[in-house]
Amino acid sequence: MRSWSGPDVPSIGGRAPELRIHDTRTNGLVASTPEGVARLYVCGITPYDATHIGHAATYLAFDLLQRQWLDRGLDVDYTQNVTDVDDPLLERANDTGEDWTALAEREIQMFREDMQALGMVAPRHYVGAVESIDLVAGLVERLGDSVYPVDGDLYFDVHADPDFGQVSGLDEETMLALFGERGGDPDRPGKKHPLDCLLWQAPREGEPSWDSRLGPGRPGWHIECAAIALEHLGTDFDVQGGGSDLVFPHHEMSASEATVATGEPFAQAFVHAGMVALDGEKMSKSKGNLELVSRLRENGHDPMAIRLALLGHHYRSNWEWTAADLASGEQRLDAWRAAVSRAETASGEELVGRLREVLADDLDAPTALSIVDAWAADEGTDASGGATVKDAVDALLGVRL
Ligand code: 5CA
Ligand code: ZN
Repeated sequence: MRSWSGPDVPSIGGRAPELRIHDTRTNGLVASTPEGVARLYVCGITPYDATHIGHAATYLAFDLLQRQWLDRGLDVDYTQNVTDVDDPLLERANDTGEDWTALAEREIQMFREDMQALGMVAPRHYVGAVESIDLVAGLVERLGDSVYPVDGDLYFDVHADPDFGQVSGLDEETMLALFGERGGDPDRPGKKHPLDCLLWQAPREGEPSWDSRLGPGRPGWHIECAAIALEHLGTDFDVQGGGSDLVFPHHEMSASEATVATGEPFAQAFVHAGMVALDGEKMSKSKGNLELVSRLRENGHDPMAIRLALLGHHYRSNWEWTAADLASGEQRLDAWRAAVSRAETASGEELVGRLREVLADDLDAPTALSIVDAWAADEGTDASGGATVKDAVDALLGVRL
């Protein structure tokens, strides 16, 4: 298991109101009411290229969620995977002639550095697909009759789950289109249903494979996340998270596989961040329209300004990254730093309560920023306001002033 060390999150007096968060499955706000421990799974990167602003925005959404739980005094059990073997990674390594494991290791290391710089609380369990081969094989065995072979590969009969389709709520035509676009194989001959998904892939010429109870091969994508989440968090955990491009098929399939294997719900809420675009299209490694976190850092931009630029957009909105985002992040960082270091400011107590209120309402960071802006612009006579706000902004928004 790999992880990294995250920032210390200061605890501030009092605690946040109960969090309400948008759940894709029910398409509404749900109360998040874990007791003692909150269990969070967030889908991690496929490490074949560097972390871009879109990835960072998605991980930031779940970092804010985690900070809400921490502020309520909960222990957060946070698991994130890394898809350290998959087609896009092998294809990229093949194209560039680099060893695929070296490519993955380098990109994983850079991802951790970017996350650390951006002040993201580290996952407790950071788990790769390769180290989880036995878990995947064990879970496939538990799927029993819902597994069938196609030319040596193993497939999951998605209709073994009577609730299949409930996470995304999509009609079959849309599912088929998205399945084809996002790594699925609706047209493969020999499947019982076009939406049935790959669980285990038999060895192919020139590709890595591992021995397992299922025979040699490598795991499919959706079962990877189902296996890692069940092992580290158990069933019915609090939040399954990722970007909205994972709603279907990825989160639908993982949830069905886990439910059929265990007889229990996979997660209580499915939370999705919007997509960040660049030049009019979704920012993506495969298209190459990228603004990389590492490049911005190399060019001398303060990671806290990058974080503030991202916080300016609600996590559920789809938006386009422009230079103006970074400029406003930098301006804000300067204004806030100047304000917290003033000898006297407006009182910080009221601000803390209001920040908590808006963040507990589906993580409304843009409103939180305007609350701090107004405080920073206010004259006042409070000698401890600066210190109070500095800690609150650190704890709740992860911005170190
Ligand atoms: N390894 C899988 C998940 S198990 C994967 O999707 N990897 S990824 O590297 O493609 O994406 C990592 C995370 O970033 C996912 O949660 C994905 O939804 C999110 N993401 C990817 N592109 C964007 C984007 N343009 N805007 C916002 N989030 C994005
Ligand atoms: Zn995943």
